[in-house]
Amino acid sequence: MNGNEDFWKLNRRRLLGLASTVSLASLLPRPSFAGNSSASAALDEMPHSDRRLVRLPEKTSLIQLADRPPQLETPLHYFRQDLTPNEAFFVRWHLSGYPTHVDTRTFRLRLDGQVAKPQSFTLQDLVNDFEPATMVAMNQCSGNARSLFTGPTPAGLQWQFGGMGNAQWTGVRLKDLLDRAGVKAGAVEVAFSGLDESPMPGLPKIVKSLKFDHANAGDVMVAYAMNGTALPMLNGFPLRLVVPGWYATYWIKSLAHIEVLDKRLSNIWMDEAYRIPDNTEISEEPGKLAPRTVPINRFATHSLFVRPEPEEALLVNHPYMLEGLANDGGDGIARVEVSLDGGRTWTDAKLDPEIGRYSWRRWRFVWTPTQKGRYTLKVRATNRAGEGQLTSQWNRGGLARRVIEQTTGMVI
Ligand SMILES: Nc1nc2c(c(=O)[nH]1)N[C@H]1C(S)=C(S)[C@@H](COP(=O)(O)O)O[C@H]1N2
Ligand SMILES: [Mo]
Repeated sequence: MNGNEDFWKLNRRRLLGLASTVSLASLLPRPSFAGNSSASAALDEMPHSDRRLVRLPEKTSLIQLADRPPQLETPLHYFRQDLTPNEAFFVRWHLSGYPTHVDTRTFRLRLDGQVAKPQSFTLQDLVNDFEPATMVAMNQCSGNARSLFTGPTPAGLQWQFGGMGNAQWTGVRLKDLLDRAGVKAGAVEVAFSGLDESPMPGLPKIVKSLKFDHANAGDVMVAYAMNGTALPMLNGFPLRLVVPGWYATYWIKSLAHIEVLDKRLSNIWMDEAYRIPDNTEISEEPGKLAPRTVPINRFATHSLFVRPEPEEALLVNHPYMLEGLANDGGDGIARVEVSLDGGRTWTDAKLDPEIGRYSWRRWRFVWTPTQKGRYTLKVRATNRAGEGQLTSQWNRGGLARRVIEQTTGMVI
């Protein structure tokens, strides 16, 4: 990453076309927040559409799950590479007041709250005054693959697998910023918010928090570059929080304010949205909801097929390289197994080299189908802590999917 003038020249005055591009949005149904009995239901009530491709500024053609604000899913074939290109990286914003322009000359990242010396950083301060940190980390929406749950359809964006991506992030360790500010005794949490605003009275802007020890542990990063260049505006230009191994709801985009708190953050985004059943399966029954929920946190161990694509036809007696991904919350993937017989027997897949603790891990498996007809393939991963995958799972939010996935099609 080049922390110099060239880097910043890349920036701004992009997205001039955005306003006209998204004016189409007025033709689509708008999310309705009025009249909902609970605001938490409203948070997720986005208009669903068919999965057509759209192209927004700085982005290639991506699958549009909703508009206003844009929600874009990455087509599966982009996952046949270690890193997801910035232009193909998925996009998710909660509030229609998302930023479409940032003046990098006046932009400041504020850091205050329970600190001795409140800070206000320019982008140049962050680039020049701190040792840069770089890491590959997977970002994944909490509701990724929500559309695949069997049972009552949970509300929210109906993602297939493309609500995720893997990127190399470069930025400043949050710990270094906290050290500069001098955290006072009694710090309990650190809260994060971006430039996006809620247009709806009654729905507060999105603010998320991490426990202080987690925020200060060294891995959490304020990123100013993604895959070696500035972040796309839709992915949070100019700064985003990177919380490796944790679901994306904490990865606050267009990060503008960090506040050290002496108590737990209480708002709709922590107390009502993004909560999961308090059990290791992250599962509950539609008619018997879990009595206790906790804020979503580390990625569940999970794996999926990238190739073949759903319903792809394969040729009989021709070797075919099955490919896919596996991820966990940071312990590392120990093993990926494929089943060719509906889950009765399992064979190890070959893992690609590890490219980072918080990266996904790619895997391959050569299969030569010997019989024509329908195929059903399954894949399961186990991480180094022994966490595997489940044969069934459901929860009201459609969050933290950790079900064994399958793919089907015809051998011809
Ligand atoms: N400021 C801000 N940050 C945000 C959000 C948001 O609405 N506002 N959404 C979060 C959620 S739920 C997701 S899935 C990720 C999506 O990141 P991406 O758009 O870069 O893929 O951003 C996270 N950070
Ligand atoms: Mo998300």
